[in-house]
Parts: sequence; C-alpha cells; structure tokens
Amino acid sequence: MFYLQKTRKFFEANWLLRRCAATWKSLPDKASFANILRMDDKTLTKLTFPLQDLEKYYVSNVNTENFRIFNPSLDYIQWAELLFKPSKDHEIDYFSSAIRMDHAPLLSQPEVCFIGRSNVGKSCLLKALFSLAPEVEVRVSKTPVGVVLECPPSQLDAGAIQGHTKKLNFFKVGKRFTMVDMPGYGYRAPQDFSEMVEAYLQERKNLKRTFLLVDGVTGIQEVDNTAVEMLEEFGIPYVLVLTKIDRAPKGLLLKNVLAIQDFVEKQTQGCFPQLFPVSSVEFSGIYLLRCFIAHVTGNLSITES
Ligand SMILES: Nc1nc2c(ncn2[C@@H]2O[C@H](COP(=O)(O)OP(=O)(O)O)[C@@H](O)[C@H]2O)c(=O)[nH]1
Ligand SMILES: [Mg+2]
Repeated sequence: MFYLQKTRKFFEANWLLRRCAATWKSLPDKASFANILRMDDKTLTKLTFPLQDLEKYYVSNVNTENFRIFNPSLDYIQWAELLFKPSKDHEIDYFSSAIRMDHAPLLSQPEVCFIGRSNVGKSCLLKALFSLAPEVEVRVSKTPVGVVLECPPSQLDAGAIQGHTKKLNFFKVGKRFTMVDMPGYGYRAPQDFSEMVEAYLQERKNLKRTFLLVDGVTGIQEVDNTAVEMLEEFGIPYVLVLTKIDRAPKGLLLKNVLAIQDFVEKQTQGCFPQLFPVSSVEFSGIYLLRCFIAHVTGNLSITES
C-alpha cells in the first residue's frame, strides 16, 4: 500500500513536471523581453525600437512640437511585460464575444481595441502580445491553400477554421485592462460591421485607445482611409500600427512609413503622430507596444529620467 502511494506520488510529480515543461516549451523564444535583452545591441534595437532602427535611413518628418515621442527605457519595457505574464492572481484569458453592442460585457476596467481590414494581422498581433500566456485562444485567419504559412503554426488553433473574426472578442488582462479584437473591414466583412463597430467605438465609455492596423507591405489603402475618416468623425484617440514589417523590403517599408507620417501630420487630428511598426512573426515592436498599452491604460506612468 505504502509502495503504491509512493509510486502514485512519483507519477503525479512527474506529470506535473511534464506539464510545466510543455507550457514552458510552447512559449516562443522571443515571447519574453528578458531573452531579447541578452541579444547584441543591433538586434536589441531592431526588435525593441523598429522605427528608431529605420530612422537611421531617413530624416523623420514627424513634427514633435505638440507631442512627446513614446520612448521608454528598457526598464520600463521590462516592467510593462509583467502585465502580460499570467499568474494565479492575474489571469489573462479570452472573456467573451459580442455580435452586437448590447451583447458586449459590462467591464469597467480600461480597454483598448484593435481594428483594421481583414487579414491585416489583428489576431496574430494579439497572439504575439499574449505570447507569454500561450493558453489564451485567439482565433487567427485560416491560411488559404497554397499560401506559405506566415504566422507560426502554434498561433493557429482549431477555431482558425472559422476564418476571419466576425465578432468583438474580449480578452481580460487580469483586473488591469481588456483588449478587444474587432471584426475586419473590407473584403468579406460582415454586413452588420458598421453597426457593431461604429456603435462600440462611439459608446464604449472605458475605451482608452483604438489601434488601427495598416499593412506594412501595402501601406494605407482606400479601406483604411474610410476607417481613419470614421475615427476622426468620432473624435476618439487612435494610433496607427504598421503590421507584417518582416515581409516588406526595407526600401518599401521606409516609403510607407514616410507616406503614413505625412498623411497623419496633414490629414488627421486624433491620431497619435508616432507610428508603431510590428512583426508578429519576428516579434519586432511587440515589447514597445506592450509598454504603450500599459501606459495608455493607466498601468504605467513614465517619468523622464
Ligand atoms: N509575415 C507575417 N505574416 C503575418 C503577420 N501577422 C499576420 N500575418 C499573416 O496574415 C494573415 C492574416 O492574419 P490575421 O491575424 O488572422 O489577420 P486579421 O484578419 O486581421 O485578424 C495570416 O495568414 C497570418 O499568418 C506578420 O507579422 N508577419
Ligand atoms: Mg482576426
């Protein structure tokens, strides 16, 4: 009997160890900023401050007279990452979905949302931001047959078969804030898109910032202009995120960055003048964006050193 109990304990301990090892293994190497800090300076800058890395090649046309560039120290970036690490007291998980605004959960904590045309990379970006919590289920678009898989396979789940996000999907980051994945506009957008998204953007009281995603390869497209016009009309603060920068050759990326900065300067009021380039595959820009989200949701106040 004693022997049996001992054997069971051994197997239980072994199972627990294997479970922890499996969780540990499923974390991508670049999920944690601690690993990036061990890399050489060039890679560290490229992954942490992709815009700064690009600025070596051009003179920035951003007018900094009326705003302060978000340029936190590495310590702040590391600190902000703690918010994205799940623990017993700080659960990070999918919370609920809504197809209409009156289905949206009543949450009072600060909220940020991600909008952009279908396929621009919203869900993959959320996956990358949540990469320290791999059990969070974010549904990403099914890769069309014959197309090279761009997001790491671990980022595709069973729900991916359902394809594009057609609901507002709410993810709770403990009691600190909520992140919302929005339905894509443009091709294959649901008919009630405008009703759902416009109502959300206009009515959501705790919405602190809207992240509008633009494809780094194509730059701003006609559909993106429509989204910008909508956000401008609503007068809510928003930020442009340039996605898939790993796919854009440097020359093209520079051209798109300059064009977008010029567009923001001349044609927008509510857009934060600083652009956030990201790659959800290479993880560039992810750590800075986590820090910015921590900041805009009131979880990180940054003092100048
Ligand atoms: N190379 C690359 N591909 C990406 C990136 N982000 C998303 N993708 C790919 O773009 C497609 C659409 O991504 P998804 O996140 O589902 O777009 P959504 O419709 O805006 O949610 C998928 O095939 C992804 O693998 C990225 O940063 N780099
Ligand atoms: Mg999606």
